Amino acid sequence: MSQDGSTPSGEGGSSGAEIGRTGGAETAGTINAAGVGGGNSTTSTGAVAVAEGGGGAAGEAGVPAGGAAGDDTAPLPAGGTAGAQPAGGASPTCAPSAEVCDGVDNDCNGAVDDSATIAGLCAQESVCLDGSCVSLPVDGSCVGVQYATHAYAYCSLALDWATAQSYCETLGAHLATITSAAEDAALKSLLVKQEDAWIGLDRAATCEWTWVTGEPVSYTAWPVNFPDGSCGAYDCVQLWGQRDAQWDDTYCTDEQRFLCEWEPDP
Ligand SMILES: [Ca+2]
Ligand SMILES: [Ca+2]
Ligand SMILES: [Ca+2]
Repeated sequence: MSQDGSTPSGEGGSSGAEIGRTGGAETAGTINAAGVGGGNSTTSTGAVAVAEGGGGAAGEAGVPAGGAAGDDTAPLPAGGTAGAQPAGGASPTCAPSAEVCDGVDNDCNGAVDDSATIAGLCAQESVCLDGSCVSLPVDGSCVGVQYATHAYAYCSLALDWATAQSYCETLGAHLATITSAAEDAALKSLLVKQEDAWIGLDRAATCEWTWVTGEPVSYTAWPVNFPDGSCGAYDCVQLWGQRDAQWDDTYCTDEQRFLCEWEPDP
């Protein structure tokens, strides 16, 4: 069920940028603490996110793309040192240092430019892409964040689903796809309280739920009795701000915030 569109509009307009950044910063700060512990408790799901960009990590560290062990340890530098070292073929010659956004696996955990915290490796209004911190457009009111090797932006523009997807595409991204519980938790933790946000799941074209990337819809986190709409009405999915950011099918024409995601280089 959808809320009406009045919630985001109160923070729209020129003040949106400031609100978005401020809210995101406060939230991200909170998440940092939670994110460390959360990351360690979500090893199996963390593997999914890294596997999506596994090519990047594999290319650097020599980990086979399908290597579950390497993927498991990759996003967990804090606790995964022992496991991570054997996974990377280059580990014996790797001198660990703090991970920074430079296209190199600085901490020798088998993943390039991975972050243990949702705040990521770059300043707030930027994301780590291809080894560089790239600034986000000011007009998008987007806060850049990161989960493992994936970069995201939480944008406070009020856009309908299709326009939000187009906006993400102009940044070289797409509406965020949630394919693991850990990714779900990371993104949910970003949301400003009470604010809805689009994710990249819809069924407008085929009546089948489809991620914008074509990733399998294998992980879902619908609350009980959801989706609650019929095809042709509630065809797009949001994280529902007033319901703890649970998945919610709603009208694609609602205008609200959204989450963009970049795929790491293969
Ligand atoms: Ca690393
Ligand atoms: Ca790095
Ligand atoms: Ca994703």
